[in-house]
Amino acid sequence: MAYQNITAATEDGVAVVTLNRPDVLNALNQTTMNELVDACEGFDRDEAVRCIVITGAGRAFAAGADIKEMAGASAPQMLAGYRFQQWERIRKITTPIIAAVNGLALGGGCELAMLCDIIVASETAQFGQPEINLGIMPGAGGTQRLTRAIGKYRAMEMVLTGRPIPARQAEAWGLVTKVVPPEVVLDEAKGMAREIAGKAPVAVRLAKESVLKAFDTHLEGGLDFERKCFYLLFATEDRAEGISAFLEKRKAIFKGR
Ligand code: DAK
Repeated sequence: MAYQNITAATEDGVAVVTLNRPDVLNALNQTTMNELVDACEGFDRDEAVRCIVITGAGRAFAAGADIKEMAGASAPQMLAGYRFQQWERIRKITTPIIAAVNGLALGGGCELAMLCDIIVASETAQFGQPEINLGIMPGAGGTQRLTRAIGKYRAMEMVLTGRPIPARQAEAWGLVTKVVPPEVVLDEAKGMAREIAGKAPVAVRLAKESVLKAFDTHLEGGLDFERKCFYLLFATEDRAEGISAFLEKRKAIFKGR
């Protein structure tokens, strides 16, 4: 599929998807979201792709959902969900996703970053949930994932004042994995992605699923799920290869089987 609002490329088992509407700070309109989902789902089905990086062109990662597009929407249209189903589909991607947040990550942009599994941010990036300034509130995880990441009191401040926070603050609050100079943010994310791409693919997918399980289950259920995944990995050839490689003091060659 030829894309209008994103670019997508793969190299060394890593796919890079770039939101590419810099004139409007990569505002996430329907077409952009459809294309993002299409690309991510395609990469998720592609066994050669072991990690996905999402970034933005220009000075923003994404400044949120496209306000102009939302302007004409009615409550029943919003409730019907046709505009927003794509967000759930990104949540279901099993390949690890790294957000390389090059600049502004506001509203849906911050929520998109939080949908990713790892967030690498530029020193110049800013994170915020400014929906309150539009008379609305976050609708794609900004009250839930943000609260789980940084706690009630900080999330309340961000959601109720709408004020963005700089990357270093986000790092101190546990919202981002790592902050790096702007010129290396994509390389850093790609390097991390390549590292993950070199691991045993089935173990990576089950480990991602297991960590995410911690968000929607109680401890006993989560531990139970983790144990089942752990046992399952003993049925893979990669487990035998990984352990043999360690014992033979050589680099493991994983095949995803
Ligand atoms: N939508 C559409 N256009 C946007 C935009 C956005 N979110 N953000 C910026 N732009 C456009 C501006 O209109 C301007 O376009 P022109 O006027 O040149 O045509 C261009 O990008 C450059 O922006 P500025 O001229 O405003 O640049 P400044 O540096 O002066 O200001 C800014 C940068 C980021 C502070 C400002 O642009 C701004 O406040 N933008 C709006 C940020 C915002 O409020 N974001 C939250 C939107 S609401 C859901 C899923 C998602 C959502 C909800 C539910 N479900 C699954 C249910 C998400 C909602 C949102 O994100």
